[in-house]
Amino acid sequence: MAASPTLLRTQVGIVGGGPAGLMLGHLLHRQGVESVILERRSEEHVVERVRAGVLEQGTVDLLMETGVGARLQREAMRHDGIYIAFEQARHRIAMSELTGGRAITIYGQNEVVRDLIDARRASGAPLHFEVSDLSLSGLDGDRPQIRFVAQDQACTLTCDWIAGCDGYHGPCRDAIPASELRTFERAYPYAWLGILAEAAPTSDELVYSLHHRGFALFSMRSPTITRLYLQVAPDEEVAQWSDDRIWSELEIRLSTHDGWKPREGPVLQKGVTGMRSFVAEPMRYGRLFLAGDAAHIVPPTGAKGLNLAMADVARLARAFERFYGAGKTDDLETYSARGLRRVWRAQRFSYWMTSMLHRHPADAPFDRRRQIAELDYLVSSRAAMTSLSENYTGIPFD
Ligand code: RFL
Ligand code: PHB
Repeated sequence: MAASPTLLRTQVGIVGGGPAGLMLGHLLHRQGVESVILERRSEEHVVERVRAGVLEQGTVDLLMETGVGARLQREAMRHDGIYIAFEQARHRIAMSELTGGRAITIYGQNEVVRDLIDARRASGAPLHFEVSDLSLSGLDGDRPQIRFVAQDQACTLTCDWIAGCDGYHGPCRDAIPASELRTFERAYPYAWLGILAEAAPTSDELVYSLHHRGFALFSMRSPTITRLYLQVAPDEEVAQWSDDRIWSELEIRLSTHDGWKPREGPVLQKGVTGMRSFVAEPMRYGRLFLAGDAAHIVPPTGAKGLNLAMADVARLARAFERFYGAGKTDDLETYSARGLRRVWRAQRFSYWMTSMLHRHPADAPFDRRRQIAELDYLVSSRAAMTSLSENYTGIPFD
């Protein structure tokens, strides 16, 4: 006979130990609310996964105000502007000047995750890696459960609430009956090939470039590490891209008439990422709340995914604080509607940035001229640059 499961109890069960799950656990701990975080992957995998790099002002403020910003303050790079390049000329958008001092900060998502894991460890609150066979039940009752296996032991975690912070491919969204969820989706006919290179950045701010061969992005992680992306076909295989081919394509797409180009260096990591927009509505079913990529995906051109995840969990943690502190469920009731407003604004912005800066296989010569006219207007109109800056640095968290 199979051994009976270990029975566990918590207030908030958190599925997923990515940025959303770890940050939610951190905020709840500070409020005196118990949580258990369950993550499918190993700690090394979660910490080493190279992903986002751009933090909005609201994300930085949240990390600093809640005591996990010490390393960020020492090591991160604040950027007051970005460059938009087309027809081999770079144009600076002075974001801080245009938004009354708002900026973005370059700090790798994996560094945020590392800082949050350290904080969780220091708190002594439960965080389990490498859990498997996770499933949810009782979402429409008042004691929902999470079943999972940890270190070969079957466990049942009974919760007051469950937070689905398990990313786009996780099981939480699928646990909601199809009749209760509406989804919206857009796939794009291209992908990004990204590399991390050991090379000192040659620009002190990001460069988003449209070239007739496709989009390219110059970014960075530190004074010695450059991060670069190229628009490629959606089914592109990394094996087709030798380091030499990548550098030569980056030089073609990024070089500008003033002689600027990226510096080459050993390639530390490379990968292809598909691009999509996705929204699930509502972000709640019964006692389950979805947060981060589990509820929405944006194409990376607007640098919004991680920041939306942080805005979700900040809002959710405050709603739990009100529930446990004052017995009120009003903020839990409005969690989804308030979040979706922000999500759709980010969708609009990411869609606009993406279509303005990528080559579309079906475009006619008319569309190409129109695209250049749009970029030309953007970099010559204070109103247009202000609009980009407001959205890129992020609207304040509510
Ligand atoms: P994550 O990071 O996907 O974490 C979900 C976690 O859930 C775990 N999980 C499970 N755990 C237990 N049981 C199961 N059955 C589970 N199934 C899944 C997973 O292992 C994982 O650890 O979602 P989260 O926390 O919502 O965070 C979202 C962000 O990771 C994502 O939005 C960003 O990385 C998007 N993104 C960017 N966002 C920005 O704000 N700025 C950027 O500059 C930026 N650049 C990017 C990006 C994403 C990229 N890729 C690779 C998609 C650049 C790229 C290339
Ligand atoms: C990154 O540095 O990884 C990065 C920067 C800007 C984006 C997306 C990714 O829009």
